[in-house]
Amino acid sequence: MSSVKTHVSQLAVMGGTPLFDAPIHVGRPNLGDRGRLLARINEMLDRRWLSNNGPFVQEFEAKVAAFLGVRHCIAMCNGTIALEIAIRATGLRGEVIVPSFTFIATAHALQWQEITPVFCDIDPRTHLIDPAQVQRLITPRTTGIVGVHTWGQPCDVEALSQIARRRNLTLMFDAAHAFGCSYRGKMIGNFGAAEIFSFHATKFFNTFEGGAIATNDGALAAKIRLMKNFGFRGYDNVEYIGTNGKMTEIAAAMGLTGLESLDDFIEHNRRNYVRYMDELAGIPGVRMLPANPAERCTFQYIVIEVEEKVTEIERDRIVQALHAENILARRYFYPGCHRMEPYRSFFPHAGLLLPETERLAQKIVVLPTGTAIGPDQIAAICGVIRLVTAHGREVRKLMASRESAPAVV
Ligand code: T4K
Repeated sequence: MSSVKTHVSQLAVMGGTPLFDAPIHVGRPNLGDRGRLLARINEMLDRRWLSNNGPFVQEFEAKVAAFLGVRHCIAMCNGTIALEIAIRATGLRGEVIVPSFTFIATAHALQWQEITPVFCDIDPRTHLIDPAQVQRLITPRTTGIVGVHTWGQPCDVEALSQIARRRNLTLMFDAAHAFGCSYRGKMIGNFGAAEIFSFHATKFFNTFEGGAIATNDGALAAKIRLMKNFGFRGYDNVEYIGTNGKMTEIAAAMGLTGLESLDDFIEHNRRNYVRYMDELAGIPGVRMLPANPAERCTFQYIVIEVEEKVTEIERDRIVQALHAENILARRYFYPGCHRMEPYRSFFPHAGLLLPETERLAQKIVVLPTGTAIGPDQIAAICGVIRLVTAHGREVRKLMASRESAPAVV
């Protein structure tokens, strides 16, 4: 890492040396104890049992269920397949209400099964699906609501449950971001018909690729177990249409190892979060999304909103300046699912009903955190944001003139 930058001319986007020699990523995986993982992998190889509900997967499911305080956890090969199976197993069809401000997998898991995702706006303070808007989108074709616990914050579960009960809809949650988080003190995983986790490498807790469905409904859990294994009950008997959603033993080995370090991951993330809060406080036009102190959370997402009117430089130029420094900040979930295909073609005017999503997608930046970075990197990252925004108008002009200047050959 080169020394902290104090003058606009030192910015890499102006031709200065990048702050970091190697890229600093948003989604750097949190890793548990390497020795414990390798021992488990050796055990797995000795056993020659690599997939299909092996002993590590069974142990993993039991440990996750105990951690969440939920009756059933069904491990999966990834969060997207978990969503698809949960959607199918709960019988969703027709139209399902989802936020547009989410990772594209939430919408695709529905559309993949020819269910129409009906995009709902969000509460601009929390970035979560707005229950008042949900009510307005219900039609005779609506069969369910998929809430997303974005950034690990819980949706307004009570309001959504009431709507679902009153209108006879199935409620489930995409909890891809929310493993280890709570709603009113109870762990996420216990709400709606089912909740779906992602254990992708970039998540707070990972199994390389992986996911799980958590539910307290025994009949639903049994159905999901069949569906994730082609519908097989016994050797030669298929009872449902199914697919292959199985988690491998090596993924479960990674998961069992990671579970042993959850407290360390959270503590590291919490310190990073506090440092970011301190460093970013008082930067005009930059607001960091606060964690709710009343809930358990993993501090996995450092999310800022940039008010261009105040910074006098666009969010995209700030991101460009960060990338030039090798700080790979991301614009999750720009531009919103409704502006991506096939939804953009299906509903070209959806944005008119999604003003908060449209606004937020223009100002969001997600910054790197996780166990791969610490206070020095955070101070340096925030230093760049401070420098760029303090001289917003000037940096913007200089960047524009460099862009329009003819290339030197
Ligand atoms: N629902 C929601 C709300 C989700 O956010 C997601 C996934 C899902 C459902 C679906 O769950 P999965 O089927 O994925 O289990 C990444 C992740 O691939 C995706 O899992 C995640 N959400 C999404 C928010 O982020 P990309 O396309 O942005 O990934 P990529 O390759 O650009 O990587 C992100 C950053 O992480 C890069 O800077 C590189 C770094 N990275 C990545 C990997 C894989 C590493 O440093 N090491 C790694 O091993 O989607």
